[in-house]
Amino acid sequence: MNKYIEKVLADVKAKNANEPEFIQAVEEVLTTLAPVIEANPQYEKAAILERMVEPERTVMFRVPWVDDNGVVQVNRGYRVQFNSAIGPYKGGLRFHPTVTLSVLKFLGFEQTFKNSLTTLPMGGGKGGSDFNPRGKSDGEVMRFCQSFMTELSRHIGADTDVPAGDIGVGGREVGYLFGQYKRLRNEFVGVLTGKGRPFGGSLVRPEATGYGTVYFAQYMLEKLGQDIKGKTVALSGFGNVAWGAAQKLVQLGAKVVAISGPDGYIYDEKGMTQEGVDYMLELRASNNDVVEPYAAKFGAKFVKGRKPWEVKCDIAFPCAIQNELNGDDAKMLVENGCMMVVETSNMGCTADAVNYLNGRVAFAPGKAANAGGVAVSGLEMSQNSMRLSWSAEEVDAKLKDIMKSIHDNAYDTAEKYGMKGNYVAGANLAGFIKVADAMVAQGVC
Ligand code: 2IT
Repeated sequence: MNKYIEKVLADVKAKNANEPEFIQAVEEVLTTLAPVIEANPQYEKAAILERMVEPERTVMFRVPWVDDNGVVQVNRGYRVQFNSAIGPYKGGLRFHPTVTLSVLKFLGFEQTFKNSLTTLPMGGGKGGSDFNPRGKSDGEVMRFCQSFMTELSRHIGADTDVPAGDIGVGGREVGYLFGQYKRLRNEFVGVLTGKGRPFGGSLVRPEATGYGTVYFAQYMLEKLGQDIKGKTVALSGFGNVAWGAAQKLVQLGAKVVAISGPDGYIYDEKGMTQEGVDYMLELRASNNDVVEPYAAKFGAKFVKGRKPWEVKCDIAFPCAIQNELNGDDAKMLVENGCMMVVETSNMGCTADAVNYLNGRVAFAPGKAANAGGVAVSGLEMSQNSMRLSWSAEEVDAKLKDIMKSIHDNAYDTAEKYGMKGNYVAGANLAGFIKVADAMVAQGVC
């Protein structure tokens, strides 16, 4: 490995020893950067890597709220403002019991490169809380969001930091967060994306991550002279991202045979229909975090407590959460004839899985494949600034163009550095160069 990269990586491991997800994300990026680091000595001279692995700012705060029984609850809130070299911090808020500083630092780090790839002027950030919205009443979620925003509002702004949703944060939560921000600041501005349509939300934002990942897969298939129509697909998850992907896959004539939840997975041998896709929304709204009811309703099989990577499929789209697909899962997929894995969750594959899959099958890293969500967030910011809104067709066409740019940029960059077909390296290198050049130009800051 390159000496400079080796040194920075060792320092990151020593300094953040209790942050395994963050170390995993940094290692995955840094170990692919040698060709640009060697060709551009100005990066080492300006300590670009040392600066890139340190968030510009991290805020951690207490979130007190009162539950429906009148009991005071306390959660921990965070915002990691990772990198603002190319635009205001931008990235989602995750409300999930697994949220830690390590998880949000990995997500903020990834977001910086992802946002760079979108072609839009957005820096990287991420935030959230260990609050679990599952099983909470609307009133509890609202009071939590109001308390969370009471502190967060001091640190964000339409030109400073623009949060959005992520796991556990959807339209309902963004609505409550926006309402509280507006009330505290007496400002109606585009400080959050993923808003409801009547108050500045963009059409196609809810579908964007899922649609984008399928468009990305289409561009990859095009390079291989293949079509998505007729391909058998296994998805994990049943939330917003899996729903958008399923919807687009069904529209394009792919056969979606699996979705999953924390309780297990559904195997629908005939392939999902539009009714099945619509039913995913009902499952999500039920607030129970289970997919099992899908089986009885659509005559499919429910496999309790297992992951969907054991089904026979051509393409797998992990759409749930980090490290949901490990080395053993990867081997099983390949043994069963899988030819493409499109990582749709952020760092959905463990390092083992990425190393095994990349090269054996066509492999798309999350920071490229799932960038459609934040890209349409960027388009929501543009519409808010112009005080205009675009039609669904316009937004969808822009999303498709952006996914094509991301695909081509990752593909061409990999080829330029002698790693044709390696989308992991291509996406990291392309995402990195833009941010690094902006940092060099802005001096030591
Ligand atoms: O991981 C992601 O890119 C998101 N959760 C979307 C972030 C955003 O600002 O739309």
